[in-house]
Amino acid sequence: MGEVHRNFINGEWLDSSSGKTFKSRNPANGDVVGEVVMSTKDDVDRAVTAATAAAEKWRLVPAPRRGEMIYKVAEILARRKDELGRLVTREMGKVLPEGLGDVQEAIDMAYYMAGEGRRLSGETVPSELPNKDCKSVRVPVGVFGLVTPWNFPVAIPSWKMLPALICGNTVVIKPSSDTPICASEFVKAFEEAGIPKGVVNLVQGSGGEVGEALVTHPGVHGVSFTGSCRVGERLHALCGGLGKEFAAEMGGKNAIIVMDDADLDLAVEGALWGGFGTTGQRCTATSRLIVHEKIHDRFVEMFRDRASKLVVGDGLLAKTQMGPLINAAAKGKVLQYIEIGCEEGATLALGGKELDSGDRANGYFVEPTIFTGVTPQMRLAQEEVFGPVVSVIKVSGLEEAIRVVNGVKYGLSASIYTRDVNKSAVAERDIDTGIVYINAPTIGAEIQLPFGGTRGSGIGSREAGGRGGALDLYSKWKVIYRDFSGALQKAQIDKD
Ligand code: UN1
Repeated sequence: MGEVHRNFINGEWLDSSSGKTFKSRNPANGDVVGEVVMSTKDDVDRAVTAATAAAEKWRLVPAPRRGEMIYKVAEILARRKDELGRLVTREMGKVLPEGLGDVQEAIDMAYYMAGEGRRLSGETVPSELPNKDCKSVRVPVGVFGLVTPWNFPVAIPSWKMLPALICGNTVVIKPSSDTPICASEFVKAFEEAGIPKGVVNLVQGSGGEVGEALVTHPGVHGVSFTGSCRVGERLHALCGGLGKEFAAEMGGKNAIIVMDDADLDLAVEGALWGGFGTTGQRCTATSRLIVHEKIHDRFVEMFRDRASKLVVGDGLLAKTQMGPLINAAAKGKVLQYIEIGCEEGATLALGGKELDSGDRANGYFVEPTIFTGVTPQMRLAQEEVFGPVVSVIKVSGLEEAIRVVNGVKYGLSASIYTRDVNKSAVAERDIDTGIVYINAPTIGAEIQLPFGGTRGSGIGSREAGGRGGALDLYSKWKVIYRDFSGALQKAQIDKD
Protein backbone atom coordinates (compact mmCIF):
# COMPACT_ATOMS: atom_id res chain seq x y z
CA MET A 1 0.00 0.00 0.00
CA GLY A 2 1.15 3.55 -0.71
CA GLU A 3 1.51 6.45 1.68
CA VAL A 4 -0.79 6.96 4.62
CA HIS A 5 -2.81 10.16 4.30
CA ARG A 6 -2.20 12.14 7.48
CA ASN A 7 -3.64 15.11 9.28
CA PHE A 8 -2.30 18.53 8.32
CA ILE A 9 -1.71 20.54 11.46
CA ASN A 10 0.40 23.67 11.81
CA GLY A 11 1.96 23.14 8.40
CA GLU A 12 2.97 19.53 9.03
CA TRP A 13 1.57 16.16 7.96
CA LEU A 14 1.10 14.24 11.21
CA ASP A 15 -0.05 10.81 12.33
CA SER A 16 -3.10 10.75 14.53
CA SER A 17 -2.83 10.23 18.26
CA SER A 18 -4.88 7.02 17.98
CA GLY A 19 -2.29 5.36 15.77
CA LYS A 20 -5.23 3.85 13.87
CA THR A 21 -6.05 4.14 10.20
CA PHE A 22 -9.00 3.40 7.93
CA LYS A 23 -9.27 2.61 4.24
CA SER A 24 -10.94 4.76 1.64
CA ARG A 25 -12.47 2.60 -1.09
CA ASN A 26 -13.71 3.15 -4.62
CA PRO A 27 -17.52 2.79 -4.53
CA ALA A 28 -17.52 1.39 -8.07
CA ASN A 29 -15.41 -1.68 -7.32
CA GLY A 30 -14.21 -1.75 -3.71
CA ASP A 31 -10.57 -1.04 -4.63
CA VAL A 32 -8.59 0.67 -1.89
CA VAL A 33 -7.88 4.27 -2.90
CA GLY A 34 -5.67 4.81 0.13
CA GLU A 35 -5.18 4.54 3.85
CA VAL A 36 -6.05 7.45 6.09
CA VAL A 37 -5.39 8.28 9.74
CA MET A 38 -8.28 7.96 12.19
CA SER A 39 -8.14 10.94 14.51
CA THR A 40 -9.30 11.64 18.04
CA LYS A 41 -10.33 14.64 20.11
CA ASP A 42 -6.64 15.24 20.91
CA ASP A 43 -5.87 15.76 17.24
CA VAL A 44 -8.77 18.19 16.98
CA ASP A 45 -7.40 20.03 19.97
CA ARG A 46 -3.96 20.26 18.40
CA ALA A 47 -5.43 21.57 15.14
CA VAL A 48 -7.58 24.20 16.88
CA THR A 49 -4.56 25.33 18.92
CA ALA A 50 -2.57 25.76 15.70
CA ALA A 51 -5.44 27.65 14.04
CA THR A 52 -5.80 29.91 17.07
CA ALA A 53 -2.12 30.80 17.10
CA ALA A 54 -2.11 31.50 13.34
CA ALA A 55 -5.25 33.66 13.46
CA GLU A 56 -3.51 36.63 15.10
CA LYS A 57 -1.08 37.10 12.19
CA TRP A 58 -3.35 36.00 9.36
CA ARG A 59 -6.01 38.61 10.14
CA LEU A 60 -3.33 41.31 9.73
CA VAL A 61 -2.14 40.11 6.31
CA PRO A 62 -3.69 42.61 3.88
CA ALA A 63 -6.67 40.99 2.18
CA PRO A 64 -5.23 41.55 -1.34
CA ARG A 65 -2.12 39.58 -0.24
CA ARG A 66 -4.36 36.80 1.07
CA GLY A 67 -6.07 36.97 -2.30
CA GLU A 68 -2.76 36.51 -4.13
CA MET A 69 -2.15 33.28 -2.21
CA ILE A 70 -5.63 32.07 -3.07
CA TYR A 71 -4.98 33.00 -6.70
CA LYS A 72 -2.00 30.63 -6.52
CA VAL A 73 -4.30 27.90 -5.14
CA ALA A 74 -6.48 28.40 -8.24
CA GLU A 75 -3.48 28.02 -10.54
CA ILE A 76 -2.29 24.89 -8.74
CA LEU A 77 -5.74 23.32 -8.93
CA ALA A 78 -5.97 24.19 -12.62
CA ARG A 79 -2.59 22.54 -13.22
CA ARG A 80 -3.65 19.44 -11.27
CA LYS A 81 -7.23 19.36 -12.57
CA ASP A 82 -6.92 16.14 -14.52
CA GLU A 83 -5.27 14.19 -11.71
CA LEU A 84 -7.68 15.53 -9.06
CA GLY A 85 -10.72 14.95 -11.26
CA ARG A 86 -9.73 11.30 -11.66
CA LEU A 87 -9.24 11.03 -7.92
CA VAL A 88 -12.74 12.45 -7.34
CA THR A 89 -14.15 9.77 -9.65
CA ARG A 90 -12.15 6.99 -7.97
CA GLU A 91 -12.99 7.99 -4.44
CA MET A 92 -16.55 9.31 -4.84
CA GLY A 93 -17.80 7.49 -7.94
CA LYS A 94 -19.21 10.30 -10.12
CA VAL A 95 -18.39 9.98 -13.83
CA LEU A 96 -15.12 11.54 -14.95
CA PRO A 97 -16.55 14.68 -16.65
CA GLU A 98 -18.30 15.38 -13.34
CA GLY A 99 -15.15 14.61 -11.34
CA LEU A 100 -13.39 17.23 -13.45
CA GLY A 101 -16.35 19.59 -12.95
CA ASP A 102 -16.03 19.18 -9.19
CA VAL A 103 -12.44 20.41 -9.37
CA GLN A 104 -13.44 23.17 -11.81
CA GLU A 105 -15.97 24.47 -9.29
CA ALA A 106 -13.13 24.80 -6.76
CA ILE A 107 -10.97 26.58 -9.35
CA ASP A 108 -13.82 29.00 -10.09
CA MET A 109 -14.31 29.64 -6.40
CA ALA A 110 -10.59 30.24 -5.87
CA TYR A 111 -10.39 32.86 -8.65
CA TYR A 112 -13.57 34.49 -7.40
CA MET A 113 -12.51 34.65 -3.75
CA ALA A 114 -9.00 35.80 -4.72
CA GLY A 115 -10.72 38.80 -6.33
CA GLU A 116 -12.72 39.42 -3.16
CA GLY A 117 -9.40 40.24 -1.52
CA ARG A 118 -9.58 43.59 -3.33
CA ARG A 119 -13.23 44.19 -2.51
CA LEU A 120 -14.59 42.94 0.85
CA SER A 121 -16.38 46.25 0.77
CA GLY A 122 -18.28 47.93 3.56
CA GLU A 123 -20.07 51.26 3.70
CA THR A 124 -18.99 54.83 4.23
CA VAL A 125 -21.85 57.12 5.17
CA PRO A 126 -22.07 60.74 6.31
CA SER A 127 -22.15 61.58 10.00
CA GLU A 128 -24.83 63.81 11.50
CA LEU A 129 -22.07 65.81 13.18
CA PRO A 130 -19.37 68.01 11.60
CA ASN A 131 -15.78 66.79 11.47
CA LYS A 132 -16.72 63.20 12.06
CA ASP A 133 -16.91 60.22 9.70
CA CYS A 134 -18.42 56.74 9.87
CA LYS A 135 -17.79 53.47 8.09
CA SER A 136 -18.39 49.75 8.40
CA VAL A 137 -15.66 47.17 7.73
CA ARG A 138 -15.68 43.39 7.54
CA VAL A 139 -13.54 41.69 10.18
CA PRO A 140 -12.80 37.99 10.55
CA VAL A 141 -14.71 35.81 13.01
CA GLY A 142 -11.63 33.84 14.15
CA VAL A 143 -11.27 30.07 13.87
CA PHE A 144 -13.75 28.14 11.72
CA GLY A 145 -14.62 24.45 11.99
CA LEU A 146 -15.70 23.12 8.60
CA VAL A 147 -17.48 19.80 8.19
CA THR A 148 -17.87 18.74 4.58
CA PRO A 149 -19.70 15.94 2.70
CA TRP A 150 -18.58 13.37 0.15
CA ASN A 151 -20.79 14.34 -2.81
CA PHE A 152 -18.64 17.30 -3.89
CA PRO A 153 -15.39 16.27 -2.23
CA VAL A 154 -13.27 19.10 -3.67
CA ALA A 155 -15.89 21.75 -4.54
CA ILE A 156 -17.59 21.94 -1.15
CA PRO A 157 -14.35 22.20 0.87
CA SER A 158 -13.50 25.06 -1.51
CA TRP A 159 -16.87 26.76 -0.88
CA LYS A 160 -16.02 26.90 2.79
CA MET A 161 -12.25 27.27 3.02
CA LEU A 162 -11.77 29.96 0.40
CA PRO A 163 -14.25 32.56 1.70
CA ALA A 164 -13.17 31.79 5.27
CA LEU A 165 -9.53 32.48 4.38
CA ILE A 166 -10.08 35.58 2.27
CA CYS A 167 -12.00 37.12 5.17
CA GLY A 168 -8.99 36.51 7.43
CA ASN A 169 -10.15 33.46 9.40
CA THR A 170 -8.12 30.34 10.01
CA VAL A 171 -9.73 26.93 9.53
CA VAL A 172 -9.84 23.33 10.64
CA ILE A 173 -11.58 21.10 8.11
CA LYS A 174 -13.05 17.66 8.86
CA PRO A 175 -14.00 16.09 5.52
CA SER A 176 -16.32 13.12 5.07
CA SER A 177 -14.65 9.80 5.89
CA ASP A 178 -15.97 8.57 2.52
CA THR A 179 -13.76 11.02 0.60
CA PRO A 180 -10.80 11.88 2.83
CA ILE A 181 -8.12 11.72 0.14
CA CYS A 182 -9.80 14.28 -2.12
CA ALA A 183 -9.73 16.69 0.83
CA SER A 184 -6.12 15.83 1.59
CA GLU A 185 -5.03 16.54 -2.00
CA PHE A 186 -7.06 19.74 -1.99
CA VAL A 187 -5.28 20.92 1.17
CA LYS A 188 -1.92 20.23 -0.52
CA ALA A 189 -2.73 23.03 -2.96
CA PHE A 190 -2.77 25.48 -0.02
CA GLU A 191 0.51 24.10 1.27
CA GLU A 192 2.09 24.50 -2.17
CA ALA A 193 0.68 28.03 -2.49
CA GLY A 194 2.57 29.03 0.67
CA ILE A 195 -0.37 29.67 2.99
CA PRO A 196 1.31 30.26 6.40
CA LYS A 197 1.41 27.36 8.83
CA GLY A 198 -1.62 26.91 11.05
CA VAL A 199 -3.94 28.86 8.75
CA VAL A 200 -5.29 25.68 7.13
CA ASN A 201 -5.58 22.49 9.18
CA LEU A 202 -7.09 19.15 8.24
CA VAL A 203 -8.24 16.45 10.64
CA GLN A 204 -9.43 13.11 9.27
CA GLY A 205 -11.86 10.79 10.99
CA SER A 206 -15.46 10.08 11.82
CA GLY A 207 -18.23 12.63 12.23
CA GLY A 208 -19.26 11.27 15.63
CA GLU A 209 -15.81 11.56 17.18
CA VAL A 210 -13.90 14.20 15.26
CA GLY A 211 -16.73 16.27 13.74
CA GLU A 212 -18.55 16.85 17.00
CA ALA A 213 -15.35 17.50 18.93
CA LEU A 214 -14.45 20.12 16.33
CA VAL A 215 -17.73 22.00 16.20
CA THR A 216 -18.13 22.07 19.98
CA HIS A 217 -14.50 23.00 20.66
CA PRO A 218 -14.33 26.21 22.73
CA GLY A 219 -11.59 27.56 20.44
CA VAL A 220 -13.84 27.39 17.38
CA HIS A 221 -15.83 30.59 16.77
CA GLY A 222 -17.81 29.58 13.72
CA VAL A 223 -19.04 26.40 12.05
CA SER A 224 -20.11 25.60 8.54
CA PHE A 225 -21.65 22.23 7.76
CA THR A 226 -23.02 20.54 4.66
CA GLY A 227 -24.82 17.22 4.98
CA SER A 228 -27.98 15.62 6.25
CA CYS A 229 -30.81 17.43 8.05
CA ARG A 230 -30.45 15.11 11.00
CA VAL A 231 -26.80 16.02 11.60
CA GLY A 232 -27.27 19.68 10.62
CA GLU A 233 -30.04 20.18 13.13
CA ARG A 234 -28.06 18.42 15.84
CA LEU A 235 -24.95 20.54 15.22
CA HIS A 236 -27.10 23.66 15.12
CA ALA A 237 -28.53 22.85 18.55
CA LEU A 238 -25.05 22.17 19.91
CA CYS A 239 -23.52 25.33 18.41
CA GLY A 240 -26.43 27.63 19.22
CA GLY A 241 -26.07 26.79 22.89
CA LEU A 242 -22.36 27.61 22.68
CA GLY A 243 -22.87 30.97 20.98
CA LYS A 244 -21.02 30.08 17.77
CA GLU A 245 -21.65 31.46 14.30
CA PHE A 246 -23.35 28.64 12.40
CA ALA A 247 -24.52 27.78 8.90
CA ALA A 248 -25.73 24.49 7.47
CA GLU A 249 -26.68 23.42 3.98
CA MET A 250 -28.84 20.35 4.25
CA GLY A 251 -30.60 19.07 1.20
CA GLY A 252 -33.68 19.27 -0.90
CA LYS A 253 -36.62 17.68 -2.62
CA ASN A 254 -36.13 19.56 -5.85
CA ALA A 255 -38.68 19.60 -8.63
CA ILE A 256 -38.90 20.34 -12.32
CA ILE A 257 -42.27 21.54 -13.64
CA VAL A 258 -42.90 20.52 -17.24
CA MET A 259 -45.71 22.63 -18.75
CA ASP A 260 -47.84 21.58 -21.72
CA ASP A 261 -46.13 24.18 -23.93
CA ALA A 262 -42.57 23.08 -23.05
CA ASP A 263 -39.95 21.95 -25.53
CA LEU A 264 -40.26 18.31 -24.52
CA ASP A 265 -36.92 17.18 -25.93
CA LEU A 266 -35.20 19.86 -23.89
CA ALA A 267 -37.21 18.99 -20.77
CA VAL A 268 -36.28 15.31 -21.12
CA GLU A 269 -32.59 16.23 -21.40
CA GLY A 270 -32.94 18.39 -18.30
CA ALA A 271 -34.76 15.72 -16.32
CA LEU A 272 -32.13 13.11 -17.19
CA TRP A 273 -29.27 15.36 -16.12
CA GLY A 274 -31.05 16.68 -13.02
CA GLY A 275 -32.37 13.29 -11.91
CA PHE A 276 -29.54 10.91 -12.75
CA GLY A 277 -26.48 13.19 -12.94
CA THR A 278 -24.16 12.42 -9.98
CA THR A 279 -26.43 9.36 -9.50
CA GLY A 280 -28.98 11.70 -7.92
CA GLN A 281 -26.56 12.44 -5.10
CA ARG A 282 -26.66 16.24 -5.21
CA CYS A 283 -28.62 18.31 -2.73
CA THR A 284 -29.92 19.99 -5.87
CA ALA A 285 -30.83 16.73 -7.66
CA THR A 286 -34.19 16.62 -9.42
CA SER A 287 -36.23 14.12 -7.50
CA ARG A 288 -39.73 15.19 -8.57
CA LEU A 289 -41.04 15.82 -12.07
CA ILE A 290 -44.30 17.73 -11.94
CA VAL A 291 -45.82 17.21 -15.35
CA HIS A 292 -48.85 18.82 -17.01
CA GLU A 293 -51.56 16.25 -17.70
CA LYS A 294 -51.83 17.22 -21.39
CA ILE A 295 -48.30 16.03 -22.18
CA HIS A 296 -47.81 13.65 -19.24
CA ASP A 297 -47.97 10.33 -21.09
CA ARG A 298 -45.83 11.48 -24.01
CA PHE A 299 -43.24 13.02 -21.70
CA VAL A 300 -43.05 9.91 -19.48
CA GLU A 301 -42.59 7.70 -22.53
CA MET A 302 -39.74 9.86 -23.88
CA PHE A 303 -38.10 10.14 -20.46
CA ARG A 304 -38.35 6.44 -19.70
CA ASP A 305 -36.95 5.54 -23.09
CA ARG A 306 -33.88 7.74 -22.59
CA ALA A 307 -33.33 6.73 -18.95
CA SER A 308 -33.50 3.04 -19.83
CA LYS A 309 -30.49 3.51 -22.12
CA LEU A 310 -28.21 5.11 -19.53
CA VAL A 311 -24.98 3.14 -19.13
CA VAL A 312 -24.31 2.48 -15.45
CA GLY A 313 -20.86 1.53 -14.22
CA ASP A 314 -17.39 2.68 -13.23
CA GLY A 315 -17.20 6.44 -13.75
CA LEU A 316 -13.66 6.22 -15.12
CA LEU A 317 -14.85 4.38 -18.24
CA ALA A 318 -15.69 6.73 -21.10
CA LYS A 319 -18.95 4.91 -21.91
CA THR A 320 -20.36 5.25 -18.38
CA GLN A 321 -23.16 7.78 -17.91
CA MET A 322 -24.08 7.07 -14.29
CA GLY A 323 -21.80 5.87 -11.51
CA PRO A 324 -22.42 4.07 -8.22
CA LEU A 325 -23.87 5.25 -4.94
CA ILE A 326 -21.33 6.21 -2.31
CA ASN A 327 -21.56 3.23 0.07
CA ALA A 328 -23.60 0.27 1.25
CA ALA A 329 -25.76 2.38 3.57
CA ALA A 330 -26.66 4.77 0.75
CA LYS A 331 -27.57 1.87 -1.50
CA GLY A 332 -29.67 0.33 1.27
CA LYS A 333 -31.50 3.61 1.79
CA VAL A 334 -32.28 4.02 -1.92
CA LEU A 335 -33.58 0.44 -2.19
CA GLN A 336 -35.70 1.03 0.89
CA TYR A 337 -37.30 4.12 -0.69
CA ILE A 338 -38.03 2.10 -3.82
CA GLU A 339 -39.86 -0.39 -1.62
CA ILE A 340 -41.70 2.40 0.17
CA GLY A 341 -42.80 3.83 -3.20
CA CYS A 342 -44.19 0.46 -4.29
CA GLU A 343 -45.97 -0.01 -0.96
CA GLU A 344 -47.49 3.44 -1.21
CA GLY A 345 -49.04 2.49 -4.53
CA ALA A 346 -46.81 4.41 -6.95
CA THR A 347 -46.10 2.68 -10.27
CA LEU A 348 -42.54 1.54 -10.85
CA ALA A 349 -42.13 2.64 -14.46
CA LEU A 350 -38.41 1.88 -14.81
CA GLY A 351 -35.58 0.29 -12.86
CA GLY A 352 -35.90 -0.32 -9.15
CA LYS A 353 -33.24 -3.00 -8.82
CA GLU A 354 -29.67 -3.15 -7.65
CA LEU A 355 -27.02 -4.05 -10.23
CA ASP A 356 -24.68 -6.47 -8.54
CA SER A 357 -23.26 -8.85 -11.07
CA GLY A 358 -20.29 -8.90 -13.46
CA ASP A 359 -18.16 -5.73 -13.35
CA ARG A 360 -20.61 -4.21 -10.91
CA ALA A 361 -20.46 -6.99 -8.30
CA ASN A 362 -18.25 -5.07 -5.90
CA GLY A 363 -19.84 -1.63 -6.30
CA TYR A 364 -22.97 0.06 -5.02
CA PHE A 365 -25.11 0.29 -8.12
CA VAL A 366 -28.84 0.84 -8.47
CA GLU A 367 -30.69 1.16 -11.79
CA PRO A 368 -32.03 4.55 -12.91
CA THR A 369 -35.50 4.39 -11.41
CA ILE A 370 -38.72 6.19 -12.36
CA PHE A 371 -41.99 6.13 -10.47
CA THR A 372 -45.21 7.40 -12.04
CA GLY A 373 -48.60 7.87 -10.43
CA VAL A 374 -46.91 9.52 -7.46
CA THR A 375 -49.09 11.80 -5.34
CA PRO A 376 -47.67 14.83 -3.55
CA GLN A 377 -48.14 13.50 -0.02
CA MET A 378 -46.42 10.14 -0.49
CA ARG A 379 -43.18 9.74 1.47
CA LEU A 380 -41.52 9.16 -1.88
CA ALA A 381 -42.60 12.68 -2.89
CA GLN A 382 -41.75 14.30 0.44
CA GLU A 383 -38.47 12.85 1.69
CA GLU A 384 -34.96 13.19 0.30
CA VAL A 385 -33.84 9.93 -1.34
CA PHE A 386 -30.36 11.02 -2.52
CA GLY A 387 -30.15 8.49 -5.31
CA PRO A 388 -31.23 7.79 -8.90
CA VAL A 389 -34.96 7.77 -8.20
CA VAL A 390 -37.30 10.23 -9.92
CA SER A 391 -41.00 10.55 -9.06
CA VAL A 392 -43.48 11.82 -11.65
CA ILE A 393 -46.48 13.74 -10.33
CA LYS A 394 -49.30 14.65 -12.75
CA VAL A 395 -50.91 18.11 -12.41
CA SER A 396 -53.59 20.05 -14.29
CA GLY A 397 -52.02 23.50 -14.39
CA LEU A 398 -49.41 25.97 -13.23
CA GLU A 399 -51.00 26.92 -9.95
CA GLU A 400 -51.28 23.32 -8.83
CA ALA A 401 -47.73 22.65 -10.01
CA ILE A 402 -46.32 25.48 -7.91
CA ARG A 403 -48.35 24.33 -4.90
CA VAL A 404 -46.79 20.87 -5.25
CA VAL A 405 -43.27 22.31 -5.64
CA ASN A 406 -43.72 24.28 -2.42
CA GLY A 407 -45.54 21.53 -0.51
CA VAL A 408 -42.44 19.89 1.00
CA LYS A 409 -40.27 20.80 3.95
CA TYR A 410 -37.29 21.67 1.73
CA GLY A 411 -36.72 24.71 -0.46
CA LEU A 412 -33.38 24.42 -2.25
CA SER A 413 -33.87 24.36 -6.01
CA ALA A 414 -36.72 24.17 -8.54
CA SER A 415 -37.25 24.65 -12.24
CA ILE A 416 -39.89 25.16 -14.90
CA TYR A 417 -39.85 24.20 -18.56
CA THR A 418 -42.20 26.42 -20.56
CA ARG A 419 -42.12 28.57 -23.68
CA ASP A 420 -44.55 31.03 -22.14
CA VAL A 421 -42.74 34.00 -20.65
CA ASN A 422 -45.69 34.87 -18.43
CA LYS A 423 -45.83 31.40 -16.90
CA SER A 424 -42.11 31.45 -16.25
CA ALA A 425 -42.45 34.83 -14.52
CA VAL A 426 -45.21 33.51 -12.24
CA ALA A 427 -43.11 30.46 -11.37
CA GLU A 428 -40.08 32.66 -10.72
CA ARG A 429 -42.18 34.79 -8.36
CA ASP A 430 -44.16 32.11 -6.51
CA ILE A 431 -41.78 29.19 -6.12
CA ASP A 432 -40.36 29.24 -2.61
CA THR A 433 -36.82 27.94 -3.09
CA GLY A 434 -33.38 29.53 -2.85
CA ILE A 435 -32.64 28.78 -6.50
CA VAL A 436 -35.06 28.78 -9.48
CA TYR A 437 -34.17 27.73 -13.02
CA ILE A 438 -36.09 28.53 -16.20
CA ASN A 439 -35.70 25.95 -18.98
CA ALA A 440 -32.80 24.27 -17.20
CA PRO A 441 -32.70 21.49 -14.61
CA THR A 442 -32.39 21.98 -10.84
CA ILE A 443 -28.63 21.35 -10.72
CA GLY A 444 -25.69 23.42 -11.84
CA ALA A 445 -25.54 26.55 -9.70
CA GLU A 446 -22.62 28.88 -10.50
CA ILE A 447 -20.34 30.08 -7.74
CA GLN A 448 -20.72 33.85 -8.21
CA LEU A 449 -24.17 33.95 -6.60
CA PRO A 450 -25.41 32.76 -3.21
CA PHE A 451 -26.14 29.04 -2.91
CA GLY A 452 -28.66 27.67 -0.45
CA GLY A 453 -32.31 27.20 0.25
CA THR A 454 -35.33 28.24 2.21
CA ARG A 455 -37.08 26.33 5.02
CA GLY A 456 -35.59 22.89 5.84
CA SER A 457 -32.83 23.19 3.23
CA GLY A 458 -30.54 25.35 5.28
CA ILE A 459 -29.78 27.28 8.42
CA GLY A 460 -27.98 30.63 8.50
CA SER A 461 -26.20 32.40 5.65
CA ARG A 462 -25.95 31.10 2.15
CA GLU A 463 -22.73 29.85 0.63
CA ALA A 464 -20.68 31.04 -2.35
CA GLY A 465 -20.44 34.49 -3.90
CA GLY A 466 -22.56 37.57 -4.43
CA ARG A 467 -24.52 39.78 -2.06
CA GLY A 468 -25.83 37.64 0.83
CA GLY A 469 -23.35 34.86 0.09
CA ALA A 470 -20.57 33.30 2.13
CA LEU A 471 -18.83 36.52 3.18
CA ASP A 472 -21.74 37.14 5.54
CA LEU A 473 -20.89 34.01 7.50
CA TYR A 474 -17.13 34.39 7.46
CA SER A 475 -16.96 38.04 8.53
CA LYS A 476 -18.57 40.27 11.12
CA TRP A 477 -19.34 43.91 10.70
CA LYS A 478 -17.41 46.45 12.71
CA VAL A 479 -18.59 50.06 12.65
CA ILE A 480 -16.07 52.83 13.18
CA TYR A 481 -16.88 56.45 14.08
CA ARG A 482 -13.98 58.88 13.88
CA ASP A 483 -14.32 62.31 15.43
CA PHE A 484 -11.69 64.76 14.19
CA SER A 485 -13.30 67.90 15.64
CA GLY A 486 -11.07 67.92 18.72
CA ALA A 487 -14.13 68.51 20.91
CA LEU A 488 -16.69 66.29 22.57
CA GLN A 489 -19.65 66.02 20.18
CA LYS A 490 -22.82 64.32 21.32
CA ALA A 491 -24.82 62.39 18.78
CA GLN A 492 -28.60 62.97 18.92
CA ILE A 493 -28.05 65.85 21.36
CA ASP A 494 -25.85 68.48 19.65
CA LYS A 495 -28.38 69.50 17.03
CA ASP A 496 -27.91 73.26 16.53
C1 UN1 B 1 -24.55 19.94 -3.52
O1 UN1 B 1 -25.14 19.01 -4.04
O2 UN1 B 1 -24.38 19.97 -2.28
O3 UN1 B 1 -25.69 23.41 -8.14
C2 UN1 B 1 -23.90 21.01 -4.26
C3 UN1 B 1 -25.12 22.30 -8.22
C4 UN1 B 1 -23.64 22.21 -7.90
C5 UN1 B 1 -23.45 22.14 -6.43
C6 UN1 B 1 -24.25 21.09 -5.71
N1 UN1 B 1 -22.97 23.36 -8.43
O4 UN1 B 1 -25.71 21.30 -8.56
